[in-house]
Amino acid sequence: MSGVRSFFAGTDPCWLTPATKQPVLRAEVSVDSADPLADTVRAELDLLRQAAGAADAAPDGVREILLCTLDRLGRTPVGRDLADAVHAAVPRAGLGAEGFVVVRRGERLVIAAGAGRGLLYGWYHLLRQAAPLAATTGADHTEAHRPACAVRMVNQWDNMAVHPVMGSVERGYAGRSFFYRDGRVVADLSRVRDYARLLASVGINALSVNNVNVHATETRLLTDHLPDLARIADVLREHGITTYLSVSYAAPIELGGLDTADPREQRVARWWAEAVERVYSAIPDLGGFVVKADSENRPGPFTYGADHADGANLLARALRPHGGTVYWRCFVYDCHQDWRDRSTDRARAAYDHFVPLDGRFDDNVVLQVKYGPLDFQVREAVSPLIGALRHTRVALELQITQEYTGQQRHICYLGPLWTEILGFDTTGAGGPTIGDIASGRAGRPTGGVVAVSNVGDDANWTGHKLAQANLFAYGRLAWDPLASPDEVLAEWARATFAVDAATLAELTALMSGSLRTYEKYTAPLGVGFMVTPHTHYGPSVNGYEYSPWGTYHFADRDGVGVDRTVASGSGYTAQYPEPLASRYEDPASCPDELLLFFHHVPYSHVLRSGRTVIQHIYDTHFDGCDEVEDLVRRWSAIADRFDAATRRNVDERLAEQLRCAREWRDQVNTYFFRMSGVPDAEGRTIHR
Ligand code: GCV
Repeated sequence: MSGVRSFFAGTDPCWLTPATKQPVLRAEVSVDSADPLADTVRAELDLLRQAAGAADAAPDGVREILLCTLDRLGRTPVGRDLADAVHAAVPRAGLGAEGFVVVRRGERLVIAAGAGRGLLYGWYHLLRQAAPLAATTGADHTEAHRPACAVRMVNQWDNMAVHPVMGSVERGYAGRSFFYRDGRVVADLSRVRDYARLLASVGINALSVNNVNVHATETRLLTDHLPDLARIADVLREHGITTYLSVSYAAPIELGGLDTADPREQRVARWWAEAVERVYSAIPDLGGFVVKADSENRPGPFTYGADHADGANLLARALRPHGGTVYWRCFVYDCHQDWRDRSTDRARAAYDHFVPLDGRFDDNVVLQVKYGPLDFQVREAVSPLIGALRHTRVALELQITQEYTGQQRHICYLGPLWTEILGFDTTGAGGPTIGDIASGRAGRPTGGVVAVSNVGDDANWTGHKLAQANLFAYGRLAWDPLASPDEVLAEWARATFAVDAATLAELTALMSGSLRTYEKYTAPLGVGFMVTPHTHYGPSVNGYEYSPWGTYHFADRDGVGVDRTVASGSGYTAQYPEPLASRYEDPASCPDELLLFFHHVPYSHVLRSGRTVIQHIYDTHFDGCDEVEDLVRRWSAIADRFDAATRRNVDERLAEQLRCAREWRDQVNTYFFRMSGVPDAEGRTIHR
């Protein structure tokens, strides 16, 4: 475990800063040495002891901390009363393998859990909550926590070999991969170890380690690179993180020399069984595979006239003897669509492919579904597929990396978006919510929640220092989908920056609304895209309009938006149950912010706000830009209270955000003015 003691050598410790260390005199851990996380918990306490000199100065804090598994509580000198209080704090449903309780009596504090993993999560909870707990000095304090979602996964989109178009990390905006270099796993995994600690500190318990677009080099992770994969898994395991691997559906052809990957062929099943056997002999606790099949030119079962239940079950059956699971992505649509073909609607695709297969998937298949039917837009409808699958395990897929939300050059705190998605009522009439489904509260089979990572080898991990908040918030909301995104943001800020409370309040205030600011200056009313093709950064109103990708806005001189109604459009609204289907079908009841996602309306259509669509477009684009100017002003007023690296980083990124927001405003406003001929009611500058 020597590596554990060198955490964050030379890298930004993010929210695990020494400033968050709890002031203590004594800290002890009591956990069975056979527990896989025993050494990690002990190493964490060593870090605290190293920092204790400075912390001793705080007289009123906790002075003694004990981390202890419940079965060992009686064998520690904790005292009968405190031990009784700990047992009483355990909820009736128990703590499971990951839950923990925190019980404080005056200067003594106990974190107790069923196993080392719970102790680790309890410990990180304490680090994050140091300030609030210190504020309860002298008072009795009891809390119990258990994660809502059993699987809280992050997907790396890292390539082993730098891809000619997508680079080292697909949709990565924070430098290169720190897992791979020059087609190999890096020799020194200390940065991976730091990352594992960051992930564990917010409760992430699963990581897939390579891009879902599995190219030639990465396909060989299953064979030539297995020992290196095992080294990664060793590091992740120390932090309670299960390793998953993205695999190519065509691996039997690419690696095995077969002439087919037909899921119904015995020799294909045999090849997978043998391949999986080899992988598990290297990594006995591998979580399983993540698969992108028949999606954006990746191979899949369609080639053989088979369906996705055949394909997913093929892999699931190979994984079953080893306890593995296949996360099978539902991002399946026609990316070679003819824009002239108005009968095809990309938004329909995932539901149309997967709902008819519900009930045919093995129970170690999880269908991984993006939150929206298009692609991680700042505003789109919530996917109807998640609610519709009753007999199949489902995982919600989110995107932490800011592909469509400013690419870590814009401040865009995503917590409020995820809260909205998790809270979305899939029936419109009393649930279940997406969060209920992801957490299993809906009583349906579940696969938890997954999100695409936003880190790279930039010194601050995320390119934009403030984008660290998104990684933090994902973990916190996966643990507790009902947590308030503003409170999570405040928790992140407090743990990250050693600045006074007023500065923290101002920072979180300016970040908290940044998602809606971004929405205002980009594509209007849920219509989506309008981004520069391929890079997906900056405006290009017609960039995808005549392309094969299926993401159109259909603006003409009279109106804009995509008709997805049953009455006159693609019929997508019927994929929702009632009363949601009718609510979306009728422009009068469709929520304004999704109007152009569901309807093609005239520019003169009057929104609930009383404004016309065209005036709304102008207003939001002027407002959005003004809000970015305001962000710049507000940040400038507090910038000098932050460390130099943060100051420089945020200054530089905000300047770019403002430039880009102006470009969005002017291109979108000019485009719609030229299309509609309707002037801005307030006579502001619209370039002609
Ligand atoms: C990994 C979008 C992105 C792709 C990504 C894909 C996916 O289309 O632009 O880079 O590929 O989603 O989620 O598979």
